[in-house]
Amino acid sequence: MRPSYLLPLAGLLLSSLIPGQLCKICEVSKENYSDLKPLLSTMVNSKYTRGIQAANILLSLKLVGIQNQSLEHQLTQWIQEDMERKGSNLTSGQLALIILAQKACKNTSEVFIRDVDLVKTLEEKFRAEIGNMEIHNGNPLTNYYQLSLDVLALCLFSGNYAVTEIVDHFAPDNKNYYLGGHFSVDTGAMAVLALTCVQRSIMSGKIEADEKDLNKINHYRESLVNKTLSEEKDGLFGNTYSTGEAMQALFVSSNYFENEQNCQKTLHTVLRNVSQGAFRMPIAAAQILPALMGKTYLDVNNHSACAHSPDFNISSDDPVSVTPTVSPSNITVNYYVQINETQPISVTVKNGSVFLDVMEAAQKKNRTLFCFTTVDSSWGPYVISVQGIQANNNDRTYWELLSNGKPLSQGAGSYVVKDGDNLGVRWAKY
Ligand code: CBY
Repeated sequence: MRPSYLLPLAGLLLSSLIPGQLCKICEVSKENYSDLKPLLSTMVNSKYTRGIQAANILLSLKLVGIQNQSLEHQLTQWIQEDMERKGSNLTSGQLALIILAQKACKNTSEVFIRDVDLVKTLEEKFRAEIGNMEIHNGNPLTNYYQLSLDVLALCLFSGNYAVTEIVDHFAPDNKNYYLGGHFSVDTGAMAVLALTCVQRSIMSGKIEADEKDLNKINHYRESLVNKTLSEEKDGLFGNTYSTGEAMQALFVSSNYFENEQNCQKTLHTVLRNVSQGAFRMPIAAAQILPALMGKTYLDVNNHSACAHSPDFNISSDDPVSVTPTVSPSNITVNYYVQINETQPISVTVKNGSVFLDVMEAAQKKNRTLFCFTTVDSSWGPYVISVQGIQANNNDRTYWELLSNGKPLSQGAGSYVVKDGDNLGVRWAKY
C-alpha cells in the first residue's frame, strides 16, 4: 500500500482512539515541586491516619512514584487493621479504594493483606448497592461516588460487571449525581474516570459490548465533563476539594487543558490554596496530589506511569505550612437547629474553635434541643443525628451544616468559626 492510502486509515484509527486515550495533562512543573511539599508532609507525617485515609494516601503516594518501603508498610498495616475492625461493614467504595491502593503499581514483595479475594467481595458489594437501588427508589446503600469507585476498581482489576448495567445506571440525568440539588463534581469526576476505564476496556477488546452501549458511554462521559466544566470558577471545579478529581477526569476525557491559560489558572488557584493551608487534612492532600503531578487513577496499572520516582526529599520535620494565629480570647456565635422550626441559642467558645465545639457548647447548655451524635469518616466527624433524628441514605436525608445561611464546604471537625457567625444544622434531603 502506498503511504497516501495509509494516512486516512491511520487517521481513522486515531480518531476512534481519541475519546479514551487523549491525555492533555496539566501538571506542576519540576522547578515548582517545592510548592507541593506541604501536601507531602501532611500525608507522610499524619499520625492519625486510619483505614480509608491510609488507603487514599497509599494510592496517592504510589501513583506519584514516591517509594518509601517503611511508610508503605505502615499504611498497609493501618489499612488491614481497619479492614479487620470493620469486617463486613466495610462499604463498597471503601473496599474499592483499598483494592486500588493495594494493587496500584504493584509491589509484589510487600503484600500484607492476605489472600482473600477482595475483587470478588467487591463484586458482591457492588451487587448489593444495585440491589438496594431496586428496593429503595433508586438510592444506593452509599452513594454514586462510591459506586463509581467500585466500577473503576472492578474495571482496572478484571472484576466482573455488566456493561449494560453500567449503561442503565450511569446516565448523566441520574439523580445520584446531584447532592442537595447541585451537581456533585466529586461524583461526576469519579464516574468519568470509571466510564473511561470501561470504554477503554471495550475498545481494547478486554470486554465485549455492542456499539450502541459504547456510544452511550461516550455520550455520558461527554455530558458529565460538560457539567463539570460548567461548575468552573476561578480555575476550581466545584470547590477546592473536588478540583483534584475533576482535573483527573478532564485529563482523560477532554481537551480543556490544551489551552495553556486554563491550565495555569487552575494550577495557580490550587497552589494558592495549598499555601493557605486548605489541604491540611491528609485525605484532602491525598486527593489533590496525583492531579498536580499529572497522574490519574487510571494509571494504577500503568507501570511506566507510576514507577518513576520524582526527586523529592521529604523529611519528617518539614513544617506543615500554616500556623493559625489564635489569640486566647473567647468569641460568641449564634447556633440553631432547624427541623421545621428553628431553635436558636447563643454560645461562647474559645477563639479558633471548630463547628463541633459550638455544637458541644450548645449541647451542654440544653441537652434536649441540641444533643447530637457523630460517626468517624475519612474527612473527620460526620454529624449523623441531632435531637435523636438520624440521617438515612435510603431516604436521602442528612444534617446539613450552614454558616450565615450558606452550606459549608468543610466538615464539623475542621470548619473554624468566627466571632458573630450564624451557624446552623438543618434537617435536609440531598
Ligand atoms: N467518599 C464518600 O462516600 C463521600 C462522597 C462525597 C461526594 C464526598 C463529599 C467527596 C469525596 N471526595 O469524598 C460526599 N461528600 C457525599 C456523598 C456526601 C453525602 C453522604 C451520604 C451518602 N449518601 O453517602 C451527603 C450526606 C450529601 C454529604 N456528603 C454531606 C456532607 C455534609 C456533612 C454534614 C454532616 N452532617 O456532618 C458537608 C459538611 C456539607 C454540608 N454543608 O452540610 C459535606 N458533605 C462536605 C463539606 C463534603 C466535602 C468535605 C470537604 C472537607 N474539607 O471537609 C467533600 C469532599 C465530601 C466529603 N463532603 Co459530603 C465534598 C466537597 O466539598 N468537595 C468515599 C469513601 C470511601 O471515603
